Amino acid sequence: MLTLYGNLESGNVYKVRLLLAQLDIPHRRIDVNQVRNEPRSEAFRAVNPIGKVPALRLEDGRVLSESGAILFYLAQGSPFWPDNAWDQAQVLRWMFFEQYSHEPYIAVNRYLLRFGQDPGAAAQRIADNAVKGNQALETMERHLGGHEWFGADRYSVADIALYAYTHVAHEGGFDLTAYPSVTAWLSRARARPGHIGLMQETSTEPVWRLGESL
Ligand SMILES: N[C@@H](CCC(=O)N[C@@H](CS)C(=O)NCC(=O)O)C(=O)O
Repeated sequence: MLTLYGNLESGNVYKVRLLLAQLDIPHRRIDVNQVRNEPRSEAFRAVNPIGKVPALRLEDGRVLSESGAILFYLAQGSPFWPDNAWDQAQVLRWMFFEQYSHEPYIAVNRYLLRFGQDPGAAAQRIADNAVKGNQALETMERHLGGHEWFGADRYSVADIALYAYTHVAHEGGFDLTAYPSVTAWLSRARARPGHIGLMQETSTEPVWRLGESL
């Protein structure tokens, strides 16, 4: 069985959990929590030297990290990964956009406001991220003016990658009512078969803590 390292609150981990649910692939989860600083611990770095969740251990023991790489790997041969090079490139384009122009602002502001030790001390960073995060949402809004989905002409891992932190952007102080096409796309994504919520546990076994032996 696949073993997923990460915590429920993490949007990057949620991307993988959402795809696993939509592909109906069972997994067990080992809780590795950023708030407890566990991703940087030696125990976790032995699993993923980058020190970030998610990481996915395959049945043969190999470990894959980086949410986008995991989505790419799991989606092969499924309807979530298109079969022609142009559409594949479009999916990757939006996944790279998510990692460089979206997640660093929208996810980080959510983290600072929800889980940060002292959001007051981070006020300038939060304000700067708000500008960049809104630019990302405007880009998405413009794209969705003429398209139903990101990447391909159907729901794909590009939508999963962007859904993860966009649907909780309000927790980072972003007002999604200013982006009606984004809001409608979120509803379409939520209506896809097999959709799960961020905090919905899908581990088929009781959740392990890091350091417990399987
Ligand atoms: N580019 C990575 C980002 C992963 C990431 O930033 N994970 C966060 C949790 S959402 C983390 O583990 N942070 C721990 C830390 O930086 O100490 C991905 O997409 O998987």
